[in-house]
Amino acid sequence: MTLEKNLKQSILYLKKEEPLQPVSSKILFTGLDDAGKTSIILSLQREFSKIAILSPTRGAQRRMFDFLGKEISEWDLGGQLAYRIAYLKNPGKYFEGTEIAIYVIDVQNKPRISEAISYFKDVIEQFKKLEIEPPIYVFLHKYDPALRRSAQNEMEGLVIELKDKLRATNYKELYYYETSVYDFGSIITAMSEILLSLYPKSELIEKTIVEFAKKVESEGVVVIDDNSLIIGSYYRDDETRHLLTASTPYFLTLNDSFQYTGVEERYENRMIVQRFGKNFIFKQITLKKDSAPYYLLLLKEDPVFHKEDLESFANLLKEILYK
Ligand SMILES: Nc1nc2c(ncn2[C@@H]2O[C@H](COP(=O)(O)OP(=O)(O)OP(=O)(O)O)[C@@H](O)[C@H]2O)c(=O)[nH]1
Ligand SMILES: [Mg+2]
Repeated sequence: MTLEKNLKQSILYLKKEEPLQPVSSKILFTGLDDAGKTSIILSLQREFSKIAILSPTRGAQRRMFDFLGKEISEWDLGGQLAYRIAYLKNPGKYFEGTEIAIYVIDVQNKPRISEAISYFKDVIEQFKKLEIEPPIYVFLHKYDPALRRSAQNEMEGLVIELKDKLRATNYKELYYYETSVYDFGSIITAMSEILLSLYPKSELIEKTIVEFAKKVESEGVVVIDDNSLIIGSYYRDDETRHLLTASTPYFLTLNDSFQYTGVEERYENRMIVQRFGKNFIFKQITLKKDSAPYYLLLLKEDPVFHKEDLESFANLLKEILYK
């Protein structure tokens, strides 16, 4: 059986097996004020200029977005003390229905670490009251690249201490990510992994991408959605992973900046950047009319691949996502 047929069969199988899903999945961002929650959300939307002039979030801000056809309801709980008190008084309104919690801690603000831990305990207390146990992803945030270089030992010590304290709460599903808005790759990787955990077809997408990468002899392939989230990827090694995840937001931003030029779309568009003797090839792929596009970033020694390979890959993706 050809590979394409094989994949198609798995797609059909998955469709039959797919359980009914709730209408939307609630993702809750919480943590102290100034931890960086809103900045993380904005960086995924490539609203970099807004991050510099952010003011504290007032109460709970909700946004709906689509991830692989699934509706995500994202809650950003402003962390100032008065709001925190209000949330704890009315857990049903704010914490109910949380499918995934992201708890953001500013690792640069040492004096407030114990306050951050104490509020973490308050949050899990609310989950307990509501009899839910969503996985909690702790973002050890503001873990900036510069800090990693200048204060590595001190930071590692702090992280170990922090994890020990959080582990002592005995909360079942706790995971950690080190993130920084100055390392977009760190945020994109974390958020993509988290959201993909909600998605039953993610393995199939991954397989399709790996096969495509092999076929076009690429060292790495990333497929990104319009929210900068990686829906699947293949990396030959860690270095390739780093090169691709670190550069995706810039390709997306550059691509955004061409959207409004008014230049008629009649060319086969792709961007190619040459660096380290390799080619970064960026291409927008529209799988369905009138819905948000996806983007492909490839790392290859030579800048060519056959149009047919890309088309059959896009068709498989279409099939997985929409049929
Ligand atoms: N150094 C550094 N600063 C960051 C990072 N992320 C956010 N900041 C800054 O941290 C400050 C607070 O960011 P916000 O995103 O407003 O924090 P928040 O958690 O939403 O705060 P509340 O809305 O009050 O709960 C801003 O000045 C950001 O520019 C980061 O990764 N590194
Ligand atoms: Mg905020």
